[in-house]
Amino acid sequence: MKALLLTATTAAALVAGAAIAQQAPGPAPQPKAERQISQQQFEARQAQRTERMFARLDTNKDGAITKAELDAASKARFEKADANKDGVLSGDELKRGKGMRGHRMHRQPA
Ligand SMILES: [Ca+2]
Ligand SMILES: [Ca+2]
Repeated sequence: MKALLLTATTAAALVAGAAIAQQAPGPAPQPKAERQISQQQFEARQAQRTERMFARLDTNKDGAITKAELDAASKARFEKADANKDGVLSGDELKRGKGMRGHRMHRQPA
């Protein structure tokens, strides 16, 4: 199989587009005033998120993401979102995935 080299940003965009649910919900949402962040904080979080995503996708840690690594990650996400394991994502399964993804945006950085 032909290797496909991707930049971290490209890989993050591809996976984010195909992302469904992947993690348990975080803590309860905070009051609005506590959720405000500066542009610098936002950009730092985005950079950290991209680095984590790249590290997770680059399973053999060679510094590049192949099509096979990307396909494996997409397959795992699909299978996790497919709660009833019928090979199809229903509207409810997609909604659960979106809800969980939205919840992640409000978590505090580690
Ligand atoms: Ca790799
Ligand atoms: Ca299903």
